[in-house]
This record gives sequence, structure tokens and C-alpha cells, in this order.
Amino acid sequence: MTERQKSPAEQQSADVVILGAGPAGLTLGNILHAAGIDCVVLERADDAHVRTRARAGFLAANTVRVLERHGLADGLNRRGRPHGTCEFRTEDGSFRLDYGTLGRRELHTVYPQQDLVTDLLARYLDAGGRIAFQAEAQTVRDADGPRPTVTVRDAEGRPGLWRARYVAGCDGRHGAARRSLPPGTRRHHRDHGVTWLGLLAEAPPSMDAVGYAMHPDGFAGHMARTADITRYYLQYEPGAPADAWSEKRIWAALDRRMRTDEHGPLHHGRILQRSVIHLESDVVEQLRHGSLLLAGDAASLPAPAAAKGANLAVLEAELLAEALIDELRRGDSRALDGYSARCLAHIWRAQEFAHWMIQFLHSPVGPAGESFFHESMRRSRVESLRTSRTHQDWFAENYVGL
Ligand code: RFL
Repeated sequence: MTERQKSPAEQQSADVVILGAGPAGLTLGNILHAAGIDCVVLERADDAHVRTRARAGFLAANTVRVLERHGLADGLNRRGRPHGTCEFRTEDGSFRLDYGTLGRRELHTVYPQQDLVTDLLARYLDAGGRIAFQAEAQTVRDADGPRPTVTVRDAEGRPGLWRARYVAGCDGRHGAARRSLPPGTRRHHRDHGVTWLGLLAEAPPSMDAVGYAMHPDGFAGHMARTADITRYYLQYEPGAPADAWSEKRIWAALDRRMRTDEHGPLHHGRILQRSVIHLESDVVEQLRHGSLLLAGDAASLPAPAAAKGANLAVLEAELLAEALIDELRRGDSRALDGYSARCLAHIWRAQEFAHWMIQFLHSPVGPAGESFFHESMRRSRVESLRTSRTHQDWFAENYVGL
């Protein structure tokens, strides 16, 4: 059932009001609804936007297990593709790591985020879950007490109000939940000083591996999405707009940095989507403020170099759902009290690995002596990963794991 637009004066309520219909909000909504908890999802965008927003694609083995546990993995088990190989191309040659045979021997499942969100939404609606599209949360009020409220605006700007017992902030980094945190909440932020141009190309993948190329011109990355669509990344001029480079210049840069003269050509195709991604990380501490709880990108943003964001979102949604079920069903608040600390342990692990990946993939800029030192360390790290089985096991465990 989709919520009809209510008159401005009308107040509504649900035990759990979930802000945002991304992977975090919809996983949470599905688990709570299946457990008979009264909940609603409020989503700023319209239905079509939510179903088509292309972002992540690499799902960790644990993410698949969480979704399977709650009957939410049918689509990805049918259409997702297992993936377990990385190829690194450097000035000193190339090497491949079959990370699916290393570490914990786990594979990624390649499944576009918009397909996952479409599946989660269909499942939620089929089960009779409540959702309001074009309902933008403005502020969460009274989260320090037992009856928080959420003020919203609909597409015409009409105000509304939701009363709740708990509010789950799953509305991303720029959402209302973060804006409503009490003053003094710690937010740890790191600017990695690197910008990428993120591209979706209408072209089949050009290799059977995630491709990471380190080149004097900058980093380039290749990641399969579907049989016809490939995601590419190019290290980019900071501050340049997304349309600064022509398609011709983009393909020339990808060919050069991926060293196609040595390793074979890339399939070229139309660029369907491009966005500038400045590599930043941040973490909000704590994830609970009274009756307001954060999950997914609202809680932490790992720089996308390690493909952790959607995976953390699903993991946190399950932990939050279980904690809320304990509290609302059985009056047992222990899991809710421990929610923030449990998530932060995973979040900092993911942040640390994303930070390592950024250092690994990019040549530093800075004063000559310092750059030489860091560049030599980067090359040494590459050599260690190429030759040390212990290092490879560590990489595999962190790359697929959470
Ligand atoms: P989302 O997906 O941003 O969903 C938040 C939802 O909240 C809505 N919203 C509001 N609704 C109501 N009121 C408001 N005031 C609202 N403000 C916002 C939004 O419209 C939206 O629908 O957050 P969530 O659920 O926390 O999920 C996080 C993931 O989307 C994100 O971490 C990943 O996409 C990161 N990421 C990747 N993660 C992976 O695990 N594996 C990957 O391979 C991977 N690749 C990527 C990525 C992120 C990328 N971008 C965005 C830079 C590749 C890219 C290019």
C-alpha cells in the first residue's frame, strides 16, 4: 500500500518511522514489517528515481547471507554473478589475485544496487508495507524523549507530521537525521585529497576481473555491472565539472591508463552516466541519540574505493531491526543499547581498509621528497601484495569481508 498524500493538518504515527528507501531503509523496513512491527518508510524521491539510481554493484558474502536469512535474496541469487578476481596493472607489469580462493574464500556477488533496491521495494509493498514517496523529512524532534516526531514536506511543499517511538535515520549523508543530531555530536571526517570521475558505460565488461590500474597519469578502474554495462573510474582533476572531458578524451585516458597496448583493448560504448566523486570518509559517533538511530550512509561514509557502503548499510539494518524487535516486542533494550558500539566496530574496520586502498591505488602529490618517499612505499606495498601469500590472505579477507 502506498500512502496517499495527507492533508497538511493530518498527523500520522508508526512505532518506527524509517527515513529513506535505500538499501538500509528498505532492508530494515522489510525485516520489521515481517516481524509485525508497525513501521513506515518516508522517502524524499519518487518511486522511479529510487528504482533507477545506479550506485553500488559489489555485494559482500555477508550481505548476501543477511538478505537470504530474511528471504530478500531471490533476485540477486537468480541474476547476480559471483566474482572473485582482481587484476592490478602497474608500471612494473600486471598480476591477478583470485581473492575468492584466498582468506576466507568468499566471493562477491555482482548485482546492481538499483536492482537490489527494486527487489526490496517490491517485496515490502507485496507484504503490505507502508511507504510514502515524495515525503521529505525536514527535522526529527524530541529524540531525547520517548515520543519523537518527524516533520515532512510533500512534493507540493505541504507540511505533515509523523509521531513515532523510534526514528531510523537511513536517509544518507545529507539527510534529515544527520541534520537533527544534537549539537556536539562527534563527526570524524577525512578528505583523501583524491577525485574520481565515476562512469557507467554502455559496453560489456572488458575483462573477467575488477581492474585496478596505477599509472603516472592517475588511477583507472574497471568493474563489471551487467553483461552490457561496465562501471569505470578515472582519477580526475579536483574541482573540474563532470562534463569537462569529452567521451573521446575519457576513452583515450582509460585506454592509456589501463595499458591496452600491453593487455588488450577495452570495449568502448556510450557513456550513460558520469559523476564527480571526491574521496571522503566520515563517521558519526554515536549512532544512537535517544530514540533516533542511524544506519547506512547516514551513520558513516566509507570512501567508495573499497565498495563497503551498501554492504555496511545492509549489515547495520539487520542489527538495528533485531534490536528494535527485541525492544518493541519483549521490552529488552540490551541490543539497542549496544547497537552503536557493535556497528562502529564494523565501520572502523571498513574505513581502515578503504583508507588502505586509497593509499595503495594513488600516487601521492606533494613536495618532491615526501612524494618520493610515499611513492616508494606504494610500490613496495604493490610488490608485497604480488608476492606474499599472507598479504594476499589479508587483502582477500578485508576486500570481501565485513
Ligand atoms: P542511500 O542509498 O543514499 O539511500 C538514502 C535514501 O534516503 C533518501 N533521502 C530522504 N528521504 C526522506 N527525507 C530526507 N530528508 C531524505 N534525504 C535523503 C534518498 O532519496 C535515498 O533514497 O543510503 P543507504 O541506504 O545508507 O545506502 C548506502 C549506499 O547507497 C552507498 O553506501 C553505496 O552506494 C556506496 N557504494 C558502494 N557500496 C558497496 O557496498 N559496493 C559498491 O560496489 C559500491 N559502489 C558506491 C559505489 C557509491 C558510489 N557513489 C555514490 C559515489 C559506487 C559509487 C559510484
